[in-house]
Amino acid sequence: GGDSVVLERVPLKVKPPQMYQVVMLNDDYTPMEFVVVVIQEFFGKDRETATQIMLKIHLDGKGVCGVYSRDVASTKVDQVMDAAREAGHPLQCVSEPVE
Ligand code: NFA
Repeated sequence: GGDSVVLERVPLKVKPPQMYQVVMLNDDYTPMEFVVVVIQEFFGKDRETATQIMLKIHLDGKGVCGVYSRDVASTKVDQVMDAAREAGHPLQCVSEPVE
């Protein structure tokens, strides 16, 4: 560089991305077994964990199936809603930013 020119390295400030919970909602019609299989298939849980999450949703009205980046959470929601629609079940799920 030219005389008296100093190039300083400015620290690049990065922050972790906002994370999103995929929340599944209870209803009166979707079979428990369907919910357990969906949680295993799309959220990578073993059968025991999936059953615990399903029962939590059944008893509390809703429950968190996983926490992901915005795009991945949105894809999980689409996958669950598509599978439920195809099977003729009213199962609903949504993604929401983690506090
Ligand atoms: N409440 C549903 C039933 O009794 C089971 C269910 C659990 C549905 C979790 C949706 C989510 N068949």
